[in-house]
Amino acid sequence: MNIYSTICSKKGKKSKKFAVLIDPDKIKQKNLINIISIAAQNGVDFFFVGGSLLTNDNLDITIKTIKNNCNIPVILFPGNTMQINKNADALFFLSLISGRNPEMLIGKHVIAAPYLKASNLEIIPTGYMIIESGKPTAALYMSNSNPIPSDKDDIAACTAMAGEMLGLKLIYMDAGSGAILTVTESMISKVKQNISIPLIVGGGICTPVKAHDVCSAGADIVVVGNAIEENVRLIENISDAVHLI
Ligand code: 1GP
Repeated sequence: MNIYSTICSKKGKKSKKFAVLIDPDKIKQKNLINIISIAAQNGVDFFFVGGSLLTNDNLDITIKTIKNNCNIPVILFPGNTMQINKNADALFFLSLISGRNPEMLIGKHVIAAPYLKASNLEIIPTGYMIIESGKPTAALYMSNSNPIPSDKDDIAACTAMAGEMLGLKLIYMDAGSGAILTVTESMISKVKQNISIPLIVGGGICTPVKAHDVCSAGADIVVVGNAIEENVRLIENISDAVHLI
């Protein structure tokens, strides 16, 4: 299966997609099985797996558990070069284009490249943009970068445009896990108007209404992590909210 084609495909009513983010450090195995089962029943499109910092060596077992229990594609969302795993389907090759830390723009990528080339992972070049979120998130701290201010829609749009012009295939706007402020609809809309590649939005989304609004503003994929770990039942309602647009 070509994951990028799936991301780009717009079949009938299912033009928007819903990704559940699994942080292998936070998730409990029993809860993971429950999430997988409910996700499969409710048309979740992707599992994203990764975290800014993993300390428990649970990445491999998390991916195997997902792969053994459903057909939902698993895309690595790596916080660092240690989060490469051959059992996933694809990997977001994240370049942190909102920041000016050369290690996160290209440095880590050079180190990872030979391992990725030797793997069967589908590599998806992704422009990763961290947006100010009301508190210092793990992604921000670990990446040693500044976020795009939440009210600077033009900066976000120009950054995304530059990312597309550099050949990146996706833009991921992230307020960071557990964000207080989600990415604004105005910023999502401005970015979407200025790019032709798919747009992923996540960080702090915790209700079906918010997921709906994020998609209506222009996100092609909405990502939810924390809120689902806390309340698995949200999967059904958020899936409906995203897929009925
Ligand atoms: C974080 O976009 C993701 O990188 C998801 O954030 O855990 O707050 O849903 P939440």
